[in-house]
Amino acid sequence: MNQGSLASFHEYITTDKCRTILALCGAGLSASSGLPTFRGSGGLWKNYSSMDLATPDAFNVDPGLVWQFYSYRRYKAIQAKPNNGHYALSQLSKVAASKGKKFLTLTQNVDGLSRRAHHDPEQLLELHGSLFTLKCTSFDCTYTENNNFKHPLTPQLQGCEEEWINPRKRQRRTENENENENENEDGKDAVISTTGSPEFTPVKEIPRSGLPTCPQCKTGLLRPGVVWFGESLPFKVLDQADQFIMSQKVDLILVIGTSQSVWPAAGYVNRVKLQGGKVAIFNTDEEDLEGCDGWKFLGDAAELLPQALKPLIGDITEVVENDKE
Ligand code: BV8
Repeated sequence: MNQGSLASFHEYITTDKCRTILALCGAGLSASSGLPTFRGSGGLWKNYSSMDLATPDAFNVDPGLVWQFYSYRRYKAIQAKPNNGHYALSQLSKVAASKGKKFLTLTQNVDGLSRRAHHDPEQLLELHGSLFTLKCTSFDCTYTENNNFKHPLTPQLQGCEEEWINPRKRQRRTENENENENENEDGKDAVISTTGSPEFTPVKEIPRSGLPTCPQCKTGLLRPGVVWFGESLPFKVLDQADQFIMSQKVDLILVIGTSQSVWPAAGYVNRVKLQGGKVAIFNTDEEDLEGCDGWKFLGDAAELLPQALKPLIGDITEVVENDKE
């Protein structure tokens, strides 16, 4: 981390010129918790583009396919653990007021890891919903259930845990594209398709009766409580974010692990800049640091955030230790 910029960042966040801080988080924040981003190979599930599956149309056409996709992501998110990036923001939400600061985290992530890092829920807005919220899809039923971590949600959704028939082969394949070993960890022949590429676990034909059904109206299909492309963000969440941005000048926005490619979430950065607020970007990709006239922190958010926020949150290793789930 460039010490010069770290020192000037520390200098700024410890002054009362920086009273109001907003954080905008993306998939990169959860990357070192082992969850795929939407970029690159992470943007694919089996051969499907995640963004194509994250649409109302895809769910209407094939709810079984879309539920297998979300069952897989729920499973991965349940297996994952919050990382030091989540804990650093969580700690800031706990100490901000005592430091005379106002703080709010806007996360685009639906993995629930910020909540599991005990981020103060009053200072956390899940812009795109959560994998662990379920909603009824029938027109006249308003059933919604939060914090549902049951896996699998139905017997037919068992077996969606792995994307590949032989995940380790994929791992090795990505590491050494040219390697053509055909033995897996327990010595049995690896499942290599005739094309030589590792094979996906098959997508099952799941009848509607085998999918999560509403316990209230007994007929409606349940859907994941996430915001799909083409759908509006929850008005309540949009209002709370607007409240925060309009009730006082935001002095600093932390832009963490996001490609700033999805709207309206990406728009918050410019709104803060228009208020004269400063920007600090945390990203592993030089390209996504470009155009930033503030602080550019190149690297893993899980490593950078604890260091960058240290003057306010102290050393979080102890917090993390005590919080081992
Ligand atoms: C809407 C939930 C209207 C589902 C998600 C204006 C211009 C252009 C297009 C639009 C526009 N306005 C609206 C649109 C359309 C669309 C949109 O933005 N399309 C994009 C693709 C161009 N927006 C919408 O459809 C929105 N709805 O506009 O509704 C409306 C209004 C009223 C009434 C009716 C309708 C809804 C958008 C929300 C969609 N849902 N998620 C699910 O997850 O399944 S979006 C989803 O993708 C994520 O939540 C996230 O927002 C986005 C992925 O972006 P990132 O999180 O940034 O992840 P990405 O992989 O791209 O990048 C990762 C970054 O991390 C990279 O920079 C990488 O370098 C970095 N990184 C990696 N590792 C690390 C790291 N950084 C630090 N440390 C590391 N270790």
